[in-house]
Amino acid sequence: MTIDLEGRIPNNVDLAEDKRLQRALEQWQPRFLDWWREMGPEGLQESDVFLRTAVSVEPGGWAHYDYVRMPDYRWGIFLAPAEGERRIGFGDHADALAWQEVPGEQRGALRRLIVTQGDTEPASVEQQRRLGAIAPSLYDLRNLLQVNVEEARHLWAMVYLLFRHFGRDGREEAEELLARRSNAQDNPRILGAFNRPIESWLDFFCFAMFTDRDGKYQLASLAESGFDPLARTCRFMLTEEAHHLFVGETGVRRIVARTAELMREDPNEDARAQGGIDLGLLQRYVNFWFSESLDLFGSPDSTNAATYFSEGLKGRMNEGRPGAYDDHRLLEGGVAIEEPEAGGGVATREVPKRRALNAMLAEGYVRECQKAVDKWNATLARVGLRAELTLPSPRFHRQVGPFAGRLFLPDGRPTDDPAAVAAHLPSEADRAYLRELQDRPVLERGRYAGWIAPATSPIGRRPLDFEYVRFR
Ligand code: BYC
Repeated sequence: MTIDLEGRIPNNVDLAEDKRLQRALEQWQPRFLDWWREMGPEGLQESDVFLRTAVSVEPGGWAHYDYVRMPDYRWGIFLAPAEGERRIGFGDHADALAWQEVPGEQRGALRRLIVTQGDTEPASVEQQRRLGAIAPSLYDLRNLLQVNVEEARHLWAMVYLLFRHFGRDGREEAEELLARRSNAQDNPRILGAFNRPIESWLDFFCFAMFTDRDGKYQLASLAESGFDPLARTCRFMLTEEAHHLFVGETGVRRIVARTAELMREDPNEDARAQGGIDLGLLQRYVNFWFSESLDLFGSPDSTNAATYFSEGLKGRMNEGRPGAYDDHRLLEGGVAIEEPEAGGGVATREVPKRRALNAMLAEGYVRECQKAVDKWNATLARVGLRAELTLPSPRFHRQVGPFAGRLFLPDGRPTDDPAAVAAHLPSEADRAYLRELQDRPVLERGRYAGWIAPATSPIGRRPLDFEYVRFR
């Protein structure tokens, strides 16, 4: 595999060999940059940021760290190496050779998956664009901007597939990816969570913890795709995604750690009285972003998911890992899915396995989220506090699936009181409090805002008090 780092678009897909494709992407590039300048991180486009840039797909040395002015970031197209004669690992085409080109019958569904994935990437950059002005430290600011440039690279990853494999339709979709706007009335982003405002750093850390983690699960499923270029591009995206999850999980953990410290200092264990973020508020943000992110898995009983699986387009997490599953066709058996009943009860119904794939994927996701919550709770327990954070029931605050629009409490009990549900979600008072708390950036090296504990994991082998961002 040749790597071209010198061309206008760094890549390992032999772009220089396909002049038409290269020209088409080079024409899209200035429009992408216009979008980045308009919708990317506000007020920081001239600053030098200590960023990681993907320069290869070799496990040990794929990234290069240096100061970069963000509009000069080298957004490249990198696919994980091909695996010889890879075979489709699941569905009706199991064991056939993986496709290098899009099969005619699968074109519509594949395009839809790629566009949906692609749409989330610029959306998240748009959602987070104002956070730089209230960053709790240089370290956190740098991590935010790292996440932003990499989500934008993930847009490039999907746009490459659209240009390379979907002709004119693909080019039109690529334009639309730059035209939709998060939370716009007339032309919003496709999926719910990507139209929710991210106003505070607590929103951001919860988003990186819960919503990026959906990204991990969706990318891992697409990394099994019988359409090999999609599988290879998602595999490499997952490499970058790990840091985003780290930012989210440790961001919340550092807030919890600071909250715990302040609770211990206060006679009433009131962190807010000491200028911190109280656990109640934190819990409401966890409730919101967890439930919004669960919606991103789609309905637990989904004919779309069944089609994606039968057609070999989207598999299960680790479908191809030896020993992970015995049955790769899923023609027999079912999965019990919960549904609300009239009168507030909950019943279970058995759904054929192929139709229950969204539910199966979400199950692994919930388990992983719970592990992170356990770590946060261990932080509280270590200083002798008995309070805990919890994940709300998957019935709570849903907008997709059988519980959509139904009134359930975080503990899974039904209610007929909308205010009782709203009480467990961020309120205007919560948002106002965070605005007051996070009203200015902390930009001195090695210093942190009072509501978050210092970071403990250095980035790019630099010390924690490194000048991660140089302002101009
Ligand atoms: N909001 O059969 P259903 C990431 C639609 S995050 C709005 O229940 P399906 C990232 C659905 O489109 C990962 N609409 O579900 C994270 C369908 O519409 P049509 C992004 C929704 O289709 C942080 C209808 O409802 N990647 O990478 O099996 C930062 C019925 O659908 C929602 C992907 O999502 C919703 N939440 O599954 C940056 C992978 N949920 O067909 C990046 C690609 C469902 O009736 N996408 N709908 O018009 C997919 O695999 C699937 O589209 C979904 C939905 C899993 C999202």
